[in-house]
Amino acid sequence: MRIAVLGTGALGCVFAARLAGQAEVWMLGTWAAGIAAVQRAGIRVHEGETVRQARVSASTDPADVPAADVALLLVKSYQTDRAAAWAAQVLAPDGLAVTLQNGLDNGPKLSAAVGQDRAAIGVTYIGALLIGPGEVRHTVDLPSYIGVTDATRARAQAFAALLQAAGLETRLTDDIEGRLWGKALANAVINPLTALWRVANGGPVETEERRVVLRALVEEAAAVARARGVKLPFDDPVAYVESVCRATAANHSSMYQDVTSGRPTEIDSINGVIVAEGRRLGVPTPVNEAVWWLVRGAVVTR
Ligand code: KPL
Repeated sequence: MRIAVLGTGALGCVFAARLAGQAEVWMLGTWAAGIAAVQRAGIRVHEGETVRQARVSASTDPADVPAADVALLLVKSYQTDRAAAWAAQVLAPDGLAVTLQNGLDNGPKLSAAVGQDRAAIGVTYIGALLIGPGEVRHTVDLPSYIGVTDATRARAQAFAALLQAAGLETRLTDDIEGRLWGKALANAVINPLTALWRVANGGPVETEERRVVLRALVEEAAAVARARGVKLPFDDPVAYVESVCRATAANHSSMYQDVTSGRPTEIDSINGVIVAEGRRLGVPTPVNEAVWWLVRGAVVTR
């Protein structure tokens, strides 16, 4: 199988390095230093005390990539339009494009670019920290989920089997909408609060003052999900988000890493979508809206 991993950030490096033992892997991205480092020395993934090194092909030009069976999108959500266009360019006619990105608005963009029967939406709870170009620390090892339809099931199964063989736990689901909103609830709390308060993922559950904000964000977002008809894969949204804080306590969220490095964030695709959906459905989301603006104001990108 040939896999094109779109994205040279922390998660792109973890997935590409693991998959390299199971398939022909190409990394594609716009970060020239990241691609150059991978071409020169491969990918280096720190896992506990050990370092996994993997050789993969890498390019900044999709025209270099031979037809891929799977295009795996792991770019930031504000880069999805370009990555989806690249996926359409590199994907074989019977290939499958899979998004495991953060955010609630990637799936429709991917389907529009590659066609609904060649697109699969997924979520991952894997966490990683970018150390430098081509070098990362794999910090959280939790499952990924890939949504299937009758049209995509066989190809998604084959890809999930490859991820499993690579040691990355992957489950298929017929209800990806529930998983997607479930993960978004965690992201809508952990990502902005850790970025604004400059704490690790365990920080938002450390004091009652912080838990008040956590609960307000979760309850608003869960109300929006319910109004949309989403069946969340847990009964108690607050307990669930608190459990993700604890399970990933030492990790620094992707938004913390973005804000502290002065990079743009994924806030529009997380809290921004929750606010927009709340408006559409008549569900008030004042705390999500405040946090959305606070994070937007935290990084000056132009
Ligand atoms: O998805 C994440 C992120 O950092 O973006 C979590 C689940 C919060 C893990 O850090």
